[in-house]
Amino acid sequence: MSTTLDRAVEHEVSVHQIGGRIGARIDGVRLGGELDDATVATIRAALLRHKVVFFRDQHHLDDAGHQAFARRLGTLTTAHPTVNTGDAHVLSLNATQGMAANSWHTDVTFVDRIPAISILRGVHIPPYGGTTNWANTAAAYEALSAPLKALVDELWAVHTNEYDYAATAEDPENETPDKAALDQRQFRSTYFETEHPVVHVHPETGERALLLGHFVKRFVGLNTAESHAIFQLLQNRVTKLENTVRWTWAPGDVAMWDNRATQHYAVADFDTHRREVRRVTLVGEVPVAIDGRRSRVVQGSSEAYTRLDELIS
Ligand SMILES: O=C(O)CCC(=O)C(=O)O
Ligand SMILES: [Fe+2]
Repeated sequence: MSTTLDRAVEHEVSVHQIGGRIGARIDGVRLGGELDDATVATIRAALLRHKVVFFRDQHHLDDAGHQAFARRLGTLTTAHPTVNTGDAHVLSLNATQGMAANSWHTDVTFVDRIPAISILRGVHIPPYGGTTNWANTAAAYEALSAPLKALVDELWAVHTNEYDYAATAEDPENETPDKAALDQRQFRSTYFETEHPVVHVHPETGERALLLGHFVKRFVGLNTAESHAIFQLLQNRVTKLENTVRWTWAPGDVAMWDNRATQHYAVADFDTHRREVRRVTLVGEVPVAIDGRRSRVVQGSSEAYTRLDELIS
């Protein structure tokens, strides 16, 4: 006999860890703006602990519901500081426009107020490939030896949106010209440059985490060769497979990550199939170094992107 209590238990939110250092699937939630406070608190706690959380079967979710859910967790940024895919707050990442995300990065680190949380909804999922990987940048810092921690604790990095898509392309000569042109022209239409500490203190958990990824241009006080060597060393630690989780998308999936404690990489291995994911990001704070210093804008204002007007009102 099914009682009211049984039905309540059936719909109880449950968190299932899926990796040793990162990743959990959350079951029993129908995402949207109507979620109760307790469920929102459970989701937020799981996110802070596991860094990326996944929800299956959210087929009901459209752009409006996606944004309504996001607003339960914070203030929305605009879709992107430079790229406009047609919606004020939703960024469409469509495979027909190229796969700019197949390189390890943290979202939008070329501005000072980097997004706190990104929420990604699978819309068109290819029949194979197109997985996304996430890495835990707090665990990567924690795993560093004392001499390496001493090196990074005082290191600062220059991040810019002059990211070179061809730098890691398998065949840069044969990139489809129109997709490269569209992406790069829009992406770089306004130049942003910000100095961030390589180790920042997470504003909610107090954890120390590495803040790097593909928007890093160089390290302050190091030359290009030294910057390259140290960057590779640190990125290798962040992306060590034990430090990552890989998600195979199904229609209706939603992934949500703590952009202050992760990097991610979308794998471009789905041939010419269509793949579209749509992203909403939440406003974050200016990163703070171990010694309390805050990230410094060199060029470009993120005020319009982070909609400080919404925060004030
Ligand atoms: O396409 C994906 O799976 C992730 C793309 C990405 O980097 C992002 O949404 O921030
Ligand atoms: Fe991204």
